[in-house]
Amino acid sequence: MRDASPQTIYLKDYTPFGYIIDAVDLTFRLDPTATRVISRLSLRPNPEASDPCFFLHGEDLKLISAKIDGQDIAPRLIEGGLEADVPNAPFVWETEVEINPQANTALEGLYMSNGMYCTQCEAQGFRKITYYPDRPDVMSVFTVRIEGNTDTTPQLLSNGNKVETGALSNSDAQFAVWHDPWPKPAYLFALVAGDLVAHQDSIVTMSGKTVQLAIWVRPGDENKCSFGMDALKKSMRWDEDVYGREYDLDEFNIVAVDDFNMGAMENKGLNIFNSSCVLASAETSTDANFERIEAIIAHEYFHNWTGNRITCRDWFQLCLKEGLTVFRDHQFTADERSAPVARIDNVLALRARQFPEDQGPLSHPVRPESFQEINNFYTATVYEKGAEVIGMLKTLVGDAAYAKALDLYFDRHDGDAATIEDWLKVFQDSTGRDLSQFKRWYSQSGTPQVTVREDYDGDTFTLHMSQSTAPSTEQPNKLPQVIPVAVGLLDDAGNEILPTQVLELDQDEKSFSFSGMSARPTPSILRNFSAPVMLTQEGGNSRRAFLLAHDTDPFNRWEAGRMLARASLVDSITTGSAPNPDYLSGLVAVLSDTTLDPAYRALMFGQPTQSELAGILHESSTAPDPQAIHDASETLRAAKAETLADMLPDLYAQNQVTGPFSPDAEAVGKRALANAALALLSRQDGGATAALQYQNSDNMTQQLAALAALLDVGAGDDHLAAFEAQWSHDRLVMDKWFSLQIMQAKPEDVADTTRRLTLHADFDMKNPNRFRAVMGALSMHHAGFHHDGGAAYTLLTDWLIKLDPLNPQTTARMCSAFQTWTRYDAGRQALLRAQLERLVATPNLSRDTSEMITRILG
Ligand code: 0A1
Ligand code: ZN
Repeated sequence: MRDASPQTIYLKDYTPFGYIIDAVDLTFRLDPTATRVISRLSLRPNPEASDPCFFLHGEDLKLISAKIDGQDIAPRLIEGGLEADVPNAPFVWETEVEINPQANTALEGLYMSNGMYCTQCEAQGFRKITYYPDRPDVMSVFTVRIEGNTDTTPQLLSNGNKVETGALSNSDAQFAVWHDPWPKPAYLFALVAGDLVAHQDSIVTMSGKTVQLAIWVRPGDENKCSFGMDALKKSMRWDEDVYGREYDLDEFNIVAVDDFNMGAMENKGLNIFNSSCVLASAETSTDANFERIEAIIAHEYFHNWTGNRITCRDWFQLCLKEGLTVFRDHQFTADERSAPVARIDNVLALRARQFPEDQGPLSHPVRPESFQEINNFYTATVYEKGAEVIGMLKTLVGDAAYAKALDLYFDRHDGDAATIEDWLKVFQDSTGRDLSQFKRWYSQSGTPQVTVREDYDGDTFTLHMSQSTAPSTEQPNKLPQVIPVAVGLLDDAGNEILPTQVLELDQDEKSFSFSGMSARPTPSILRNFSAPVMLTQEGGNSRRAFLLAHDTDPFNRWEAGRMLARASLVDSITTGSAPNPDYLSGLVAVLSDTTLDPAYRALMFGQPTQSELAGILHESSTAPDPQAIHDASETLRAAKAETLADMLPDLYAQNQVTGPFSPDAEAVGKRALANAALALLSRQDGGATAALQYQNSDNMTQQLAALAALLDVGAGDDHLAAFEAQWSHDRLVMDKWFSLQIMQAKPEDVADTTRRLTLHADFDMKNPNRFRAVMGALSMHHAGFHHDGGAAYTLLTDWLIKLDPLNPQTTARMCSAFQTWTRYDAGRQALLRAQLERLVATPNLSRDTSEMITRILG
C-alpha cells in the first residue's frame, strides 16, 4: 500500500469500535480480473463505545453500490476506507465492490496463485476484499456464498462447515455456502477456489464427534500429503491430551498454495499453507523439512484455541496468540521427538534470529507500543521471545499452576479479543502471585546480560548474580526483570550434588547461598536455557571442558561444547591462535559416547555461525572482519576433520539407516549424525563417500547432504547439473538447488553466483519462496554478503527495489538482512549506508519497506 504520510499507531490510543456486527453475509462472484463481493452486515451501536463514527476500512476496492436498510446511499470515500452517517439503532449495511485478484501480486487480500483463488487476510488484508472494520476486536458470525466457474473452480472452500452446494441456473457455474458458527475477526476469514484434489481422513474427537479432515493440493501433489495428515491428527490428539482442547467444527481443511508470503495461516477451519510447509515426500523433502512441516501444522492447528477462540484485542497484543502458540508447538515437538534436541534447536533459532534483532536498530518489546505497518512486527521477538516468556512463566509458577491457569484462561476468555493484561491476570488470580514485575518481559526490549560470580568459604558456596539490559532510545533506563535461573551443582567427579533448582533473580544484584558443601562445587547455570539472556560466568575453558564431559543437564552439556568452540574461534580470529585442543578432545569423547542420542551428538558437531561470531565480536567492541571469521571457522572445521579422522568412517557407517525411509526421530537423528560425519569425511576422501551416497540415496536428506559435501570440496559441479535435470519440474526442490549453490560458494564468488542465478529461466521474483531461496541465501552467507567492495549489498538492494512495487511484505521482511549494519568497520558501514539510503529514496516505496529502512538507519 502506497502512503504519502505513513502514520504511527499507538497502543495507548486504543478505543473500541462503535458498532457490534451480529452477522456477516458475503457473496463472492469469482472472476480473475473482476470479482464481485457483496457484503451484508447486521449492525447495532456498541454500548461500550464512546465514538459513534462509522468508518470502514477499504483499499484498492471499486465501490459499485452501498445501502443502509435497503436504501441506496453515497458514503464518503476517504483515505483508507469510507465513512457514512448511520442510524443510532440496529441497521443493515450492504456494499457491492469489484476487485481484481489477478493483479494482486502483493499476495494480501484475494489473489491468484497458479489459477487458484486464495486469500490472506492477517493482519489487514480483509480491507482489500470489502469495506469492513478490519480490526481483530470486531468479531462476528460469517456466512459465505461462493460462486465460480465449474471447470476452473470445481472446489469452493471457506471457513466453518459447508452447508449448501448447487449449480447456478443457465450457466456453467456453481456455488457453495459455508457457515462458521464461531464469531471471528476478519483476519481469520479465508476463501479458496480452484482445481484441487483432497487427501482425506477423519478423526473422532474426545467427546466422540467425527471431524472430516482434508488436505487440498494441486493435482499431482496428492502423494505428498500423508505426513501432513498424520501431523494434523497427532496435533489434534495432543491438544486434547495436554490442554483438554477439542476441535469445534465438523470439518478441518488445509490448502497448499505455491505463492504465499509466510509459512502458513490459521484461518478458522481452513488453514492455508505455503506448499513448502505442508507437502512432503521422502524423495523431495529433507528431514529438516519434515520436522518443520510437523511443527507448522501443529502451530496452525493450536491457533484454533490460542488465537481463534481467544483472539487479540488489537495488533499490539500479537504475542498473546503467537508467543503462546509457538510455546505450545515447542512443547508438542519436545513430546513427539527428543526434548533436549528440541530445546537446543529452539535456542539456536533464538540466538540466530531474535538476539540480533534485540541487539540492533529493530529491537522492540515482545509487546510493541507503536508501529506504522503491523506486518513488520511478525518478528522473532514477538514469536520466539514471546514463547520464551511463556516458558519462564511456567517455570516460575510450576507445571500444575500453569495447567490450572490455562484452564481458567480458556474458561474466562473464550470468545474474547483479549490483552496481555487479561493473560497475566489469569495467572495472578489462579496462583496469587504478583506478576507486575514479570510484565516487564512484555514491555522492555533488549536481551538481559546476566553475570555470575562465585564464592566458597569452605562450607557455603555462593552465587552472586547481577543483571543489566543495554538502554535503548525509547527506554533509556531498563528496570530489573524477574529471571528464572535454573542451577545445579556438581562435584569433582561430575556427580550431581544439588539437582536443578530455579533461582529467581529479580533485582539488579542478588546472591544465592548453598551451605554444607565440603568441597567447592561446580555450578551448572541457566540449565535448559531457563531464560532468554546472555550469561557471563567464571571458570573459563577448563570449566567448559568439565561441563562438556560431565554436565547432567543435556542442554548445558551441549552449551559447554558450544561455548568452548566459540572461545576457540574468537581467540583464533583475534589472535590467530590454533583451535583449542580441549574443545577437540572433548568433542571426541562426546561423539564416541554411543549412549548419547545420535540427534544430540549431531548437534555437538555444530559450531557457532559466522554471523553469531560477528555479533559476539561487536559486543566486545571489535569490528568483525567477515573474511577472518570465515577463515577461522574453516580452520576449526579442518581441525575437527583431522582430529576426528579415525572415528568418522565408523560414525558414518554405524549411523546408516536401513529399511524403508521414515522421518521418525530416531532415523532423523542417525541421518543427521551420519551426514555431519560425511561433511568432514569428504575433506579426507575428496568426496568419494559423498559421491557414493549421492548415487545410492533414495531420499532428499541423503541426496542434498551428499551434494553439499561434494560442493564443499569442489567436486560437485556434475552432480549439481544432474540434480537440476532430475528436479527441474519440482518447484520446492529447485528452491534447494538455487539456495545451495549460493550457500556453498566461496565468499568472493557469492555475488556473482547469485547474479548468475537471477538470470536462470526459473528465477521468478514473484514467487516468495524462490525470491527468498536466492536472496535469503545471499544475505545469509556472512562472508559472501559482506565481501570487500560491497557487490552483494548492491545486488540485494537492486532486487529489493524491483520487488517492492510487486510485493511490499516480502521486500520488507528481506530488509532485515541489513539490521546488523552498524556492527561493521567504517568502510563497510559507508557502503551499507549508501545502499540503505538509495533504497529509502526510491520513489513510491511501500510503507512496509520504508518503515523498515527508516528504523534500520536509526
Ligand atoms: N498467523 C500466522 C502467520 C502469518 C502472519 C501474517 C501473514 O500474512 C501477512 C500470514 C501468516 C502464523 O502465526 O502462523
Ligand atoms: Zn502463529
